[in-house]
Order: sequence, then C-alpha cells, then structure tokens
Amino acid sequence: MEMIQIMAANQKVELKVLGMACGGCSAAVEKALGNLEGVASARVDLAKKTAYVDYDTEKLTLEDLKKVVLGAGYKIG
Ligand SMILES: [Cu+2]
Repeated sequence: MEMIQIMAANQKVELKVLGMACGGCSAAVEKALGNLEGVASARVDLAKKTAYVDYDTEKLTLEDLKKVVLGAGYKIG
C-alpha cells in the first residue's frame, strides 16, 4: 500500500532545453535538475535538446523545473 502512494505522485515530463552546446552543458542541466528535492531522475539528451525528468508532483511543479533550467543559464524551448 505504501508503495502505491509513493509512485502515484510521480510524473514524467520532457522539456525542450535550448542553448546547450556540449556534454558539459547537458551534464550541468542534468545536475541542476537532479539536485532538486523531489526529482527522482533527470536525463538530458544533448542531440535532441531534451530533458527527461521524473518528479514528485507533491513537491515540485513543472514551473519549478523550468526555473532551474533557466537558473542554470539555458532556455526552455
Ligand atoms: Cu557546453
């Protein structure tokens, strides 16, 4: 039962991230997202300019994720 409650709040999203030029950039975005409390996993595909984030909707909103990307110096597409 506890398991179900934990899983129920998680949401997967894909964010278009603009301004990344190399692996260092994608790693920085990945780290910034991954450091957020409530993010279960964050993976960034540099070629696709996309961040795949699995997060807890009770702790974070999509806006919070976007703000972190902007704060790291990149843009949302
Ligand atoms: Cu770079």
